[in-house]
Amino acid sequence: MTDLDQITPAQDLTGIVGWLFLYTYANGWVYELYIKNEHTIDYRIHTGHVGGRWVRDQTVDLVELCEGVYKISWTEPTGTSVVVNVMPGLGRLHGTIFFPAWIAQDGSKTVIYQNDHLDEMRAHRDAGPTHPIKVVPEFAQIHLAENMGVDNEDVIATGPENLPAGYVFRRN
Ligand code: FER
Repeated sequence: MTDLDQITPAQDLTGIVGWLFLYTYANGWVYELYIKNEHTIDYRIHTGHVGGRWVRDQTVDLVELCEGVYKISWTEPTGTSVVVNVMPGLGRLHGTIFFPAWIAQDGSKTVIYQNDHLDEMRAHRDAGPTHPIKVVPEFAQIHLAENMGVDNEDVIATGPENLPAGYVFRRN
């Protein structure tokens, strides 16, 4: 009989927790993700369908699939769902975004500092329309990876519009 305790592999999240990633998707969209702790992310969206949007303290599910390969899954108050697979050692990531129809049609209402508009986002989510959901699956190249430590509130602390010119082109 299957031993249910053996199904989930041992988890070591030290290779991703505390790290900041700046990356460009194959469709040209530039995103920035800080893994604040084992269950929380902060992020900025620099360019793309909802460029200008930024969020702190989004709760996520984070797991290690196999050594050095991580998967992050969550649902936003807007109704957008996201799954991101991160391979820091390869400088590669794959993200799948599931946009509800109301955002796929016009993302501008979500281009804000979301933390100041949480109830408003939930109201838009509930007003919909939700369907058809637009699935956007893309690989990305991680061009900057930096260990910023855990629970660092200074990493994602201002909107994308306030960053120095050329910030999105940073690489290491
Ligand atoms: C990502 C893809 C999508 C990501 C965040 C999102 C920070 C969020 C999308 C949204 O809420 O509009 O790689 O990483």
